[in-house]
Amino acid sequence: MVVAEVPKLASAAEYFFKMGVEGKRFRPTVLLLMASALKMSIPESATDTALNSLSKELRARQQCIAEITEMIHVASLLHDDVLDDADTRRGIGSLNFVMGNKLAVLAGDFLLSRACVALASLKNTEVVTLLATVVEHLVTGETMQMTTSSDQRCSMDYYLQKTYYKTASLISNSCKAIALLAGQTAEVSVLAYDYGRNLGLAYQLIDDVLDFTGTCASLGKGSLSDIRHGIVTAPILFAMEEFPQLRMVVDKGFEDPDNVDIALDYLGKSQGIQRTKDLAAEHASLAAAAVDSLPPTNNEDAIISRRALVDLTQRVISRTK
Ligand code: GRG
Repeated sequence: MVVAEVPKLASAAEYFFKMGVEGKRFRPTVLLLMASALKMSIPESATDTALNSLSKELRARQQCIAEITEMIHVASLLHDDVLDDADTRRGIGSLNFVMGNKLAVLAGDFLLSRACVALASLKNTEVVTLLATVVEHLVTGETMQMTTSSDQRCSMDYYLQKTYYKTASLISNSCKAIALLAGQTAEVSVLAYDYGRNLGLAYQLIDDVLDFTGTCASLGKGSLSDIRHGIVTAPILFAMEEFPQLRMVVDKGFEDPDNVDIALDYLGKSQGIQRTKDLAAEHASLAAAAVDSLPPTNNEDAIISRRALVDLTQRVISRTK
């Protein structure tokens, strides 16, 4: 799906799909597990062959959603790196750094257009609407992050809304698409959505902790990339509740490295990191509860996949990279 006609565009679009730099492929993994988790008990009367070919066809369509989701994700990474003028991604040079901004933007556009074609081929307008809305959310979230007033930068509600748009919308709506393709009820589709939403939020909250701590528990060991770019995340917002004087530091901006150090000092004295981890754990529990609320099944694949989805909620909050 990502192979282009023109060689330059082909190498740009394939860049992050090459072996070794394909990333964790977290989203497609979750989506294929969700697809299996929704397999329901087999009615005794159904003939084996008819059922097998139907379930193979469904699996292929759900796999297509997993592929589309990863293509949208990679397209957003390519554009994000242009906006941030990043020089590395996934441990290698970012595409904008290696091939320039123009090709990186075009490669992102190309991936998005191929994702659209694949989406149209599924001939399900509700699913098309869901994923088109996700792209709108990614753009909205990025714009919200880029253009904040002082009050918005210091608001937990604004941060959580932006986090939903930038990180959780893609996985939650794709989980819902997986359920809709399987012909599940509105209730089950909402549970799939709730799982993705809460997993996505937990994932980003921990990402925001790791930006400060890296693999260690101590502050300043992470890349500090967010704060250095002036992006205020949950740990600082919680710290600000305990130390309102931190607001003045945030308002000054973080171009001056001394200001970063002052903010880190306040953060160290506060419960900011712990409260962010606690909030992530709450969302992880809500994600697990959504899976546990799915209708009972005796399908072996579904039982194993539900266990894996619940296990992932714990991995997301205990990860150190
Ligand atoms: C072109 C669709 C499109 C959007 C343009 C730039 C932009 C608008 C949105 C930015 C969206 C963005 C980069 C959100 C961050 C999401 C995130 C948590 C990225 C890290 O994902 P991982 O950890 O990375 O799954 P790997 O490398 O494993 O895939």
